[in-house]
This record gives sequence, structure tokens and C-alpha cells, in this order.
Amino acid sequence: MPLTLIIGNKNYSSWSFRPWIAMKVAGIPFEEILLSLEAPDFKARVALHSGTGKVPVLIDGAVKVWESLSILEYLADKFPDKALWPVDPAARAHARTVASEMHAGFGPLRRHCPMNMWRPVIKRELPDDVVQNVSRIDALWTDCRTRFGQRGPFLFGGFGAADAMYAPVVSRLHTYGIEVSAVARAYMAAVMALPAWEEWRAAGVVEPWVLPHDEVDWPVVRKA
Ligand SMILES: N[C@@H](CCC(=O)N[C@@H](CS)C(=O)NCC(=O)O)C(=O)O
Repeated sequence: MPLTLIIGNKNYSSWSFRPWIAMKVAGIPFEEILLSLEAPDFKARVALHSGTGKVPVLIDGAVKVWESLSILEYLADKFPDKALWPVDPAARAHARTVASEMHAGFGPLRRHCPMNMWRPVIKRELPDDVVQNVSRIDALWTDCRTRFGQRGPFLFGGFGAADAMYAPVVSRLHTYGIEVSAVARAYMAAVMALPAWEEWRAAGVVEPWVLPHDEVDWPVVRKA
């Protein structure tokens, strides 16, 4: 039985994007069920699989996994040959650490700059707490690239779970015209050049649903 991933809107659902892009890049086959976050039956349909009422949810037969980071851990266990985490124990520990830091943090950036794939690149003024988030992310990426990224353009060389956790951050920094270092900019370019990135983006920008909460220029909706 194939894996099924329940996701939200591709234009907006940053948490859904994480396991989706990890599975696509790793070549793990799955079926997706896309539910618009504001659909009247969203909560009822998600509640069949997760008490959180949130997406993403991965279904593997009788196994149901929610929380994006737990889904990535499940996939790493089930498909060890895909090397979603680095093999070297030190690099692996660091990859898990930065992935957890993303899962648990960066609230100011997430609130001020929601993922919005169809918004044209327009610079947004950033309050101090968002600037601090960006500075931390830039330093973290630069450290990973310098210490662990020799074998490829991603945080730990090849694309893995840590990159998947930061993929929506790449989108945010790009969309809101946020300035970062040359190393971070090169990393972002590598992530955005992935065919899986374009597949998600292309599907997102033609979605019909507009969510005011995620449109920071509301009531103006900017669609590229
Ligand atoms: N910590 C969760 C966050 C999941 C989450 O907040 N998902 C959002 C979509 S990006 C959601 O389902 N929102 C619908 C709602 O809260 O009603 C994870 O990592 O998966």
C-alpha cells in the first residue's frame, strides 16, 4: 500500500511543504490528499487521522504520523537508504539539532512573513525580533555549509531532512526580499532550483483559495 500524505494549500502551508519536498527529492513514492485549510470539512477530514486537526499527516497503512519533524523521522527510519539524515554521527546530531530549532522556533519570522508562493518578491520592513531570527538562520546555514556541506550545495551536502525543514524559510526570505549573506543566498538558490520546488510552487500559484490571514498586504492580494 503506498504512503499517503495529507497536506494543506501549496501556496500557504509551510508545514506541509516540509515532508512533501523531502519525499519528492528522495524519490519516495506517495499519494497526496490536498485539503484547503479553510475548507468547511477540513477539521473533520483531518480528525480522521490526527487529533491535532492540523496537516501534514502521513498515513502508512495502520500507522499515522503527524508533526512535520516526526514524519521526517519516520521516513528516515523506513527508508534508511535515502539518507535523510547524514550518516556521520556528529553531522547527524547537528542536522537533528538545526531541524528541531526550526520546528520549535522562529515564530516572529513565521508570523511576520508567512509562506506565500504567489506573492511577487516585494521587500517588507522587518521588526527587530524578525531581524534577529534572520540573523540566526543565516549564521546557522553558513555554519552548516562551512562545516558539513562539502559534498553538495545543501546544508549537509545532499538534500535531506534539515533542508526540508528550512525549505519554507527559503521561500519566505526570497518572497519578502530579505537580505542575507552570499553563502545563504547560494544555498537558497540551490533549494529553489530543485525540480520538486518548482512542482510545488507551480501547483500553489494556481490554487483558487485566498487566505486573508496569510496575505500580509490584505486587502490587496498580490499574485505574480
Ligand atoms: N507543528 C506542526 C504544525 C502544523 C500546522 O500548524 N499546520 C497548519 C498548516 S501549515 C494547519 O494545519 N493549520 C490548520 C489549523 O490550524 O486549523 C507540524 O510540524 O506539522
